[in-house]
Amino acid sequence: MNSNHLEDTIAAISTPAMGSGGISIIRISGAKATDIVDRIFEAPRGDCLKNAESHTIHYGHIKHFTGVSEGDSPFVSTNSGKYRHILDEVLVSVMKAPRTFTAEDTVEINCHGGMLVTKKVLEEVLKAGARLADPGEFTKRAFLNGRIDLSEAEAVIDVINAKNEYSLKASVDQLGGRISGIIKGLRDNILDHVAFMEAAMDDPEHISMEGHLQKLGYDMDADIKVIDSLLKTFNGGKLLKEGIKTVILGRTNAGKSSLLNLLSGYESAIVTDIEGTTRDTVRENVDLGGIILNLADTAGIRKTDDKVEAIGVEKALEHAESADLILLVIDTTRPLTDEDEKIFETVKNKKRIALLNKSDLKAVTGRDSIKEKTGDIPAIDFSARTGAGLDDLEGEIKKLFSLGEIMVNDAPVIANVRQKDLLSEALESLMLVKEGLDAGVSEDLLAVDMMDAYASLGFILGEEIEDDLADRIFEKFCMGK
Ligand SMILES: Nc1nc2c(ncn2[C@@H]2O[C@H](COP(=O)(O)OP(=O)(O)OP(=O)(O)O)[C@@H](O)[C@H]2O)c(=O)[nH]1
Ligand SMILES: [Mg+2]
Repeated sequence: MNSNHLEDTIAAISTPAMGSGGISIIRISGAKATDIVDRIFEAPRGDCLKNAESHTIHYGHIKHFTGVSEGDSPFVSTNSGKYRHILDEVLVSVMKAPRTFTAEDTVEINCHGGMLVTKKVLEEVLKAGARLADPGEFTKRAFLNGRIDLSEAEAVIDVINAKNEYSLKASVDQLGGRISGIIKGLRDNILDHVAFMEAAMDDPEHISMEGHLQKLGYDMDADIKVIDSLLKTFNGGKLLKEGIKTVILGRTNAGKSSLLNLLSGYESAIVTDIEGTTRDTVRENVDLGGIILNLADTAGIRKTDDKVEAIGVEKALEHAESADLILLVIDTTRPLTDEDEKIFETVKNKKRIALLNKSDLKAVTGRDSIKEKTGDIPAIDFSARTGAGLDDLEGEIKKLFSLGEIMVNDAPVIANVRQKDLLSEALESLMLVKEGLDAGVSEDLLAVDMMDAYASLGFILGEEIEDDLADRIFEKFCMGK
């Protein structure tokens, strides 16, 4: 990536690159943004973008220079006597530095949403002097120009990639600087202490360390607590972001496919009263109260001579092995069998929830006899036909994965591995400070660990960050952002 070519004016299509929509936006950023667009834009009132007020919108046309006459309308003669072909009717927004996303002059061309016309407008912008932006380069400029810090830049990627409401909220929070604010607070605190200790070591006659180490101990405890609770949100945040790998397991005819259909809201899998209906794995990603479940419906477990079904059963057990969560569907209108017990045994080390299905019918097998075999796991009276028990299922999943707290609580969440690793490093350094304090080591040694923590926290914000690391982060962006 041309990380240091800040003097170039860059351009890209900022709206999705696939399909067509009402409008597409081509974004141009850099010192020459208005000059470049002035070359290809013509407004009926003769607006000149270079002289336009910041944050104004201009109606007009993007022209394609052809050099030869290609007929009458929609060609218009220009001063040079050549002909220019109207490419599209557009609205152009002019935003001047520094109050823009990149902190540079930015022009956005809103053209019609077809891919062909959008690409042609972009081509004209490039011919007029802009360079095609690398993926993420606009956000990178916002970072390099000091408009946002690195954790906020990462939040931009997360907002774009957010697949559920929770991860969107977490990223928007981060974008708004909540995590940055906390990190800056921790760094300020550490730096204050180090600065004081350095000053006291330099000038012991005038600056007394009296009582300072005790205060340092209190503050380190408080900082450790803050980092620790941020770290705790990571696992939950990751699950909420990526979804919980969930396998539906049970005997034939228990109602597994009915459960998949209930959760996904449509007839995704075939449901019949014939045992062995599902053979291959059927997958759906569903949203249960803001939690994404990456569901797999599997073949019912039973001994079978049918070759295809037997492979399905094998696969079901394989999927179960790598799952985060097993939903055990149990048909309460039939007695438990050895097959049920075999299933319970296979997944006994997994996080699992028993769904006592067909609760709308008369039960033959009661909760107690099921619990006797499954052990003490959450068991919910359920009906895949009526949807009874869905709220309980949501509640049990939140409990099992400790999601309730981070979903309800408005606490900021870390959902990014890089930030988590750096926070862990900072935590380790601060623990060393605490140990050092207890062991009575000298202030200059304490300051070394404190500055390590300060640096790790700084990396989260992108301070002192090496170029290649920044490049790696921005490469994850899509074009035009
Ligand atoms: N009354 C009632 N019937 C249900 C319920 N859940 C499933 N059924 C019925 O039970 C039968 C089997 O349902 P499926 O969802 O196909 O069962 P399965 O576990 O996927 O079965 P296999 O794919 O054969 O392993 C169908 O006739 C469903 O309509 C329920 O909660 N209540
Ligand atoms: Mg099925």
